[in-house]
Amino acid sequence: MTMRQRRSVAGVSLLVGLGLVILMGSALMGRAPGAQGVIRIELIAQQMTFRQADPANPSRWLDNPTLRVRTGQTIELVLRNRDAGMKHDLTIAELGLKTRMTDFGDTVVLRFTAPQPGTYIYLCSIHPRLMRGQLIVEPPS
Ligand SMILES: [Cu+2]
Repeated sequence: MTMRQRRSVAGVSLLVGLGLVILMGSALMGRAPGAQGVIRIELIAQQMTFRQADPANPSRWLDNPTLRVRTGQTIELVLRNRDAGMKHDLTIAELGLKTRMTDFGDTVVLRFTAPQPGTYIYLCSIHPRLMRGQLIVEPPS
């Protein structure tokens, strides 16, 4: 290998190295906003009820659970319709949020940024008395 070739090999390694550092850096930066995290909450529609696996004890189910989030968090509310023959949706009217109507087997996601602190009602628009719960938004930590 000539001196010139060696220098060019060294140059390429330096560039590759720099590239890696930049890539890793941007991956870390990219994760920074996500460090607050997307809060994913899974609800199952079953027997005309919203049900959630108890975060403290996943073998237990909570019916029409009270959901707690913080202002500014990105929320993904997942609804899985496991109610044979029944249609359901997930609506938070005060926030202008509504999934499409689901059939048995469907999964839909309501993605939004948690609004100012307060208590909001989530419900199924066709079974609003049976399928409803509270979304409590607390101030940012
Ligand atoms: Cu319903």
